[in-house]
Amino acid sequence: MSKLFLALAILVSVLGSSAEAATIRAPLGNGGLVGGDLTDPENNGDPEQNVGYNATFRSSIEQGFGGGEYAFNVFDNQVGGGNDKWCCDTNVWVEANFGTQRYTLTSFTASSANDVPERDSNHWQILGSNDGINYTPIFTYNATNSVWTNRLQTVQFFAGTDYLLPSAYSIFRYQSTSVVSGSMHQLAELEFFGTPAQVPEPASLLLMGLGALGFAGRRKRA
Ligand SMILES: [Ca+2]
Ligand SMILES: [Ca+2]
Ligand SMILES: [Ca+2]
Ligand SMILES: [Ca+2]
Repeated sequence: MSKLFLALAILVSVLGSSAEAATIRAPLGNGGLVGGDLTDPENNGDPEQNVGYNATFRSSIEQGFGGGEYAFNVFDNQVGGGNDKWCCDTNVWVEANFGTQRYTLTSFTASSANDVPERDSNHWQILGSNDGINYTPIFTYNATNSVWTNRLQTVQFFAGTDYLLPSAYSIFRYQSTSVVSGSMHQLAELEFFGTPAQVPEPASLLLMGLGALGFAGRRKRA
């Protein structure tokens, strides 16, 4: 009986630790991408250079879309090896900045690259920021193994299911602090999806200002 209880406890513990449930998409490779994400809604970005994208990109290392296994290859709409992926430093981050436009991140995808599974991240986060200085965790993956069960595989995460619906941010960062084994990190692609946050119209700001003035005036008369 106690053995059964122990087995159940372990099962619950294992299920609990895999709370980072992800939706595995098919097929493997480019076809598994959702496409048309915020960084390139038209899906017409140049895979080998920073042309045709709707965001400004930044990374801890290896800025670039081509000529190497550079960081911005995670936004080039390609799931593969070489210039389709980012490899191979240890603790890395890459981010997309949408300027004055903030989005509520409703979903995102992450795709494994072609190298050995040991190079997949097993501790990574999606962070949100509005100033490029202060970052808030939106999603955290932390496990012994990676989330991927295959090479060149895209997995999708949804707000409300895989993570709490976050505040709106203009910058979204992927940050890895550990890989399954060894010291080389790889990632093929990221896709961010979201709804634009409502920004106050200049007219309503003016009305708010007038309202504040009116309030101050009433206080003075009283
Ligand atoms: Ca585009
Ligand atoms: Ca894309
Ligand atoms: Ca890519
Ligand atoms: Ca590329």
